[in-house]
Amino acid sequence: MNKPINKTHAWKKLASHYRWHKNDEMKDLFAKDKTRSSKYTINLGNLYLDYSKNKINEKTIRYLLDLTKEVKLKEKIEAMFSGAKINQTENRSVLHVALRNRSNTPIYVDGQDIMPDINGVLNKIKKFTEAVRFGDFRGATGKKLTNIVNIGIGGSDLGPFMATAALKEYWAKDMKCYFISNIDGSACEDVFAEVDPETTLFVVVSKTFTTIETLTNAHTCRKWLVDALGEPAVAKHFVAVSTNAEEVSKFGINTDNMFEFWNFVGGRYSMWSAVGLSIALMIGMDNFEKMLDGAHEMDMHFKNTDFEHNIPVILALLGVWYNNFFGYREQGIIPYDQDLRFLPKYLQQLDMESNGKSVDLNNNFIKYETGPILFGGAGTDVQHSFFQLLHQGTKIVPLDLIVPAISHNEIGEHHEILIANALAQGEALMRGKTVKEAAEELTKAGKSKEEVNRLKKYKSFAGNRPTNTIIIRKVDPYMLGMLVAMYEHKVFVQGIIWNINSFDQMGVELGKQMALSILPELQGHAHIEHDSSTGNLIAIIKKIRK
Ligand code: G6Q
Repeated sequence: MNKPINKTHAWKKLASHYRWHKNDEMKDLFAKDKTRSSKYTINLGNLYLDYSKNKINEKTIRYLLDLTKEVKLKEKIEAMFSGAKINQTENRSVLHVALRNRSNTPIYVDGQDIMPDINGVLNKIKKFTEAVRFGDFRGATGKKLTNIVNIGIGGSDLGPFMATAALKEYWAKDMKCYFISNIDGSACEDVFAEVDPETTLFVVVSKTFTTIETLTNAHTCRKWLVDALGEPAVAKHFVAVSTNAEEVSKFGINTDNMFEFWNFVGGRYSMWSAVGLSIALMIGMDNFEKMLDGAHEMDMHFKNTDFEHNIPVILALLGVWYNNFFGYREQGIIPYDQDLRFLPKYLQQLDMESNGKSVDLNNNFIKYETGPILFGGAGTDVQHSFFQLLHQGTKIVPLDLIVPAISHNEIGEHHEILIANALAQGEALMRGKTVKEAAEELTKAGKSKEEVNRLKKYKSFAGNRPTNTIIIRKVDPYMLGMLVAMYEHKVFVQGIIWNINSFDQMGVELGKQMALSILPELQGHAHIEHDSSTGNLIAIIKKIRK
């Protein structure tokens, strides 16, 4: 793209459209057009997106779709799927879609079809997970391995962490899983308190196998195991997932017990690869493959559907509309499902690490907003915490409300109450309550005139706050695959519009380097010049720790 996106014709049209329509009330749009909801609902199988509760009209969508032409989105999607090196700062292809390429069409990286390697690792995962689950691969003392401990951080933790929780209904009945990510020693101790070395399998996940947190945690776990069962037990209780065979072997894990993945898979896009080993161990390979199938269906939808009916594209365009024109800087993700409670945390990394960028692909500092601040939590819990701000605060936060129609645990009225809450929130955020309506309600409730006047503003709601409602049939492996792939592609489209590289993470790498430079100082082996605050903080901490 030659011009920055905010200088293009499509952008300018949107800017002027925004000025005309920024005060439009959604409730009026609904009143004027009885077909609004069906006009703005798309589905892919059992996943439905209702985006009618947004500040849009037909022209908004048309102008937003013009942006996709301006940025040549179609070609960019093709480029990703065909293995072009679109991660230009790291000169890498971006092929999480190949990991779930269930139609198995060849995909080439540097002239080499990568599908045989991908299928090879999937077979290895299948054999290993079955051996563990059926008790053919046992611990050093002959006991079945029933505790899986995933050691990894960031992209090597959050996928398995979120997906195992989401799919707990599919766990093998005799197995449990645990996660150690934080370098805080408590993370290891908490797990040691729960598990027995004889029945524990540690899965060390690190793309680089150099991440200090993961390696430190892995060494601590190794020592704990060796203290209990002796050195030879390591081969039966440790496996690794990495791109770095040399470092895995240095750690003392036989590379036969290493599951490979590749540089064309970014950490936060990696749960479909061997990084998902803990998921496959817990839910079984058949279910893991169903998750890949669901993601593949979403991939094909994204690649082949016209943009007007393309779920990830529409979500992305709405996000741009709010982020760049209305100036809404946040995005909330609210799954109305207990098992999806970690999805916001997962998507926080996916979105913020991918699109938290300020240099464009032409090597220029950017003068428009890029990725939003993403946060969220499970409904209805969060209705009793941060929803107050969403209803009456001065900031407007567009939300995605994710609602499974069927629960795994249909006890009494629980699920209907849950769904009723989700739908009521969307409606209330859109409709609001005028001061007049609040006054009428108070009067009806028998309040005195004085009280009505005192309370009516406090009880009013501005409304006109946007939500997408995403209904899925049920949280099963297939739907989870679809849902996560949907968000991956949403993030991709926004990255294309903002002309940034969504696939590097220089900010994370900076953190990794900086901690390494302060560590020797804390340990008293070095002295480096810092700003006076950092220097002073190091001194205070050393004094307290003495
Ligand atoms: C993800 C990021 C980051 C990464 C972790 C762990 O996209 O790159 O979250 O996954 O820093 O890195 P390793 O897997 O190399 O240990």
